[in-house]
Amino acid sequence: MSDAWMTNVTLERIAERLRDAKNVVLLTHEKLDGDALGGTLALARTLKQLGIKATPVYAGAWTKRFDPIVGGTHVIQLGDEPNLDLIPSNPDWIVISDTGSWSQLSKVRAWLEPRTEKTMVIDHHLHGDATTAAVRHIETGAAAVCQTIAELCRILLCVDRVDELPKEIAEPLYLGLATDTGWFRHSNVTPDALRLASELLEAGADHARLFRLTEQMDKPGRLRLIARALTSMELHSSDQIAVIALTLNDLKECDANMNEAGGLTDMLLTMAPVRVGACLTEVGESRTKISFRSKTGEGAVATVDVNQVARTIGGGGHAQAAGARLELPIGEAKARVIAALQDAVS
Ligand SMILES: [Mn+2]
Repeated sequence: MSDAWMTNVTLERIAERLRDAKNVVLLTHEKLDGDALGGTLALARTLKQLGIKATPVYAGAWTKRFDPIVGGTHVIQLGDEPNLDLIPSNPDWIVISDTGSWSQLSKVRAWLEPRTEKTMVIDHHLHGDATTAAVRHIETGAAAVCQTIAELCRILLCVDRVDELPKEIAEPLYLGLATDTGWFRHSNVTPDALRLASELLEAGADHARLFRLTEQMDKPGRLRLIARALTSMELHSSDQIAVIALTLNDLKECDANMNEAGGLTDMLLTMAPVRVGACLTEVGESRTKISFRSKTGEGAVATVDVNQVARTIGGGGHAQAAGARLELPIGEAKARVIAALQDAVS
């Protein structure tokens, strides 16, 4: 088994293997997002149409706003302290989508590790751990893993075009594509991504419903938290770097939870001089989560590669969206992050 993070199998071959399976377990990263949910749901529903039992298994806190998107599809929600006995013990194949990093699979690692020989990863991230899966299909040019999974669903169901997929499969795929592109605003929007979006809409995906269910369901605590985050804002390196930080106390006082502390970093990029933004969230006494976003450069101003920045502190992701965790109190973590970002913009 090669230890390089690269594709070693075609989607056609993945489809053949899945067609021969009776039981498949579908995993994805902890801290569920639209792409992770959409990809696993679309694949589960596709395999079900072929008479294959496919069970999405989600570890970590469940996001209630996703309930209407899951609908009647059978999924296993393991929660924050997972009982691994709930996972079907002897699947023919395990498919991990939207990650291949042990750090994002930590809660199921003990279950997965003895089974990596019958595990496939389908992903679009630049980095991952090849040891998570013997079979890997990685398209770093895909805007969302749902872009690759849409093609896999098309192959599995033997249809010529994605717009012939059933609505119940097209809709979660559209969710993944829309959310991973920031509703078609980020730099990963390509002609292929927009063509796919158009085909998924033709297939019946309901854009307005998905937008409402994912983007217009915040509680007031979330907006109070945004106000608190903005109050904490620091600018560095002639306003090229913006950093915000949220403590556990902020969450408590705003009556918000950890899930509601996500997705704040993009906001920092709305300031003209800012090239890169970071949001730090206190997870524990000496544990801090960091999310990075950077703006597309132009002319002499290069894009800050936040994947590289995150990797200097043990994290990773994409060039313009990455994350890390530091085993440090939030104050010390902030100093490290600012130093790393100052290096990157200088
Ligand atoms: Mn993704």
